[in-house]
Order: sequence, then structure tokens, then C-alpha cells
Amino acid sequence: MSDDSGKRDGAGRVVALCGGVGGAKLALGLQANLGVRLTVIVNMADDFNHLGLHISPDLDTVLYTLSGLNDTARGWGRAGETWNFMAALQQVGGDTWFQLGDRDLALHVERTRRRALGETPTTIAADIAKRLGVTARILPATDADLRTMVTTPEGELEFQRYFVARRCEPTVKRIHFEGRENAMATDDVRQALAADDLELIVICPSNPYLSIDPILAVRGIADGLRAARAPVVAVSPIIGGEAVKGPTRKIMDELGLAPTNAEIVAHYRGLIDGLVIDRADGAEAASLGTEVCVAATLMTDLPSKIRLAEQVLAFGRRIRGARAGETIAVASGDGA
Ligand code: FO1
Repeated sequence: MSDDSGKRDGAGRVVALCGGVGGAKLALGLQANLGVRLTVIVNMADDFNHLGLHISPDLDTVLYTLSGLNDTARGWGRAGETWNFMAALQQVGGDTWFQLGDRDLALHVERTRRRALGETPTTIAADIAKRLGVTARILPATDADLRTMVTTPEGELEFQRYFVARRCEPTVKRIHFEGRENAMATDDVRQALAADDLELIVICPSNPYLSIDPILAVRGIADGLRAARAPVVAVSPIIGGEAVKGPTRKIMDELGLAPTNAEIVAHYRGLIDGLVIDRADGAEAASLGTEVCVAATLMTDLPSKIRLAEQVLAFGRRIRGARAGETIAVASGDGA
């Protein structure tokens, strides 16, 4: 490799902070590059209790995506799914606004059973990840109860009620995380962020307000990023003023935030050493006031996820190199 990968890269670990669908795509690309060297810290604040089951949507999206079981068209849940449970539930007058596929249902039933026995989300996630063949290490951000609540003109909505039942239509006036005062990072998360062989921390292109903030709200995680020996880079969820998927742009508008990379830099200020932006926004690079890597950030297939992950890792190497006193060119992901 032309850059310093031979010297500094190689056996080090990488930690990725990840929410649901968008973040999981990059996590898959990172896993393809890093295998067991990757640790994914997953948002747990989308969790909710439904039909007597404890549902962990972002965790399951990451588990299914990294095991190759996910339905890539739908974005969540399992490929080859059947919906007999939902049809039968409808027949007996059950709540069907939240779709639970027959195969997916097994995971919710088993997780609920094990939580009721007192097992932690961390232990359950690690065991299920292993059984599903996930290579990377999967860590819930916290084992405590944390809930993203969205304040709308209709009142406060639990995240899934806002996101799924109301399809993100209500205006978002405020987002807060119920339980944050007691939500501590697990020991595994603290150790992952404090590891002395940590080479890079990646904030995946999940929704900063709905998926990354509830991770950073967990006590010990934001401080862990600041104290980490490794650089922290974020991948922007914005391309050309639009969000790739989901309500990011709408929420930014409703919160009075400009849908720009400058806003993303401001949001993560003090936490990140660099931002990966799309080629469509390359002209902004020099004015963002942080190290920038210009890359193709739209992930449409596995090769594009792997390529973006490679560029993120190369960006991290460049920042480490610069810290070690080498010069850093304004990075262009193309052919870097
Ligand atoms: N998203 C939907 O838009 N509709 C659903 O019915 C739905 C069901 C569902 C079941 C399990 C699961 O793990 C995720 C599910 N999601 C559904 C996605 C989920 O609401 C979001 O992906 C995350 O919470 C946001 O990142």
C-alpha cells in the first residue's frame, strides 16, 4: 500500500457507532474489511415493548445485516420472510401497525424470554450474533432502559410510534431520551473505547438526532470518544442537502437546522476529527473547519459499502499519520 498501512494499520481495532438501516450498511462494509477487529456499538433507544415482547429494532437491523440475513429491499427484518403470524394476529384483533415477520418473531420471543430470566442485552446480543454467524463484535450501547421520545403537536410519541405508526409525519418539536440519567455505558463499551490497540472510531451515517445522539447520551460514551487515543471520524448522512433515507432532512428542517455538512460538523463538534462527505458536496470541503474525506457515500450495493469503508479506514490512517507529524493532503477518496 502506498500509505502507511504497513506501519500503523493491520492488527488494530475499529469501533463503529451505529443506528439502524443506514449505519448498518457501513458497518457491513467495515466488517468485510476488518472482520473480528470491528466492534459495533448499537443504539438501544429505539427499543420498545410490543405485544408483550421486547423489541430492539436497531440491534436486530445490525444483527441481520452483518449476518447477511437482512432483507435489503425492505431495509429491516429478514429476507425470505413470511407473515402468517401477522395475518393470524389481524384475525384475532391484535395490533398490526408494527410488522413482525414469522422468522423475525423467533428472535423477539427468545430475547424476551432471556431478558425475563435476567440476562443482559449485551450477553443476549453476543450469543445471538455468534449463532447467526456475525464476525464483528456487537455491543448494545447500554444495558439500561433508554427510550427516544419525540415531542410532536400530538404530544410525546415513543420512537416507533413516530417512525412506523405515524410514518414520521408529525412535526418534531423536540427529541429527548427517557432514562438517560441512569443509562450507563456497559463495561464492554467502555473497554472497547479505551482499548490501546484502537485505531479508529467511526460514527456511521445514521440519523444524528434519532440514532447517534441516543448513543452519545449514554453516560461514558461521549467522554469515551473524547478520551480515545484513536481519531473519530463521522460519515455524513447528508448528500446534496438531502438525507439518503429516513427523516433526517425533515427533522433538520423542523428543528431549524440547515441540511448541510456544516451543520453535521457543528452537531459533532468536539467529538470528531474528520467528516466523510459525498462527492456531490466536495466544494464544501475547504470550508468545513475539520479534516474532510470526499468519497462516494451513497451505498447501493455491497461493493459500494466495502469501498466506502475502505476510504473511511484510509481517512483514519491519514489523520493518525498527520498526528504523528506527517502532512495531510486534502483527502479525495477517489483513488486515495
Ligand atoms: N419499520 C417500518 O417502517 N415498519 C415496520 O413495520 C417495522 C417493523 C420492524 C420490526 C422489527 C425491526 O427490527 C424493525 C422494524 N422496522 C419497521 C424498522 C424500525 O422501525 C427502524 O428501522 C428503526 O427503529 C429505525 O432505525
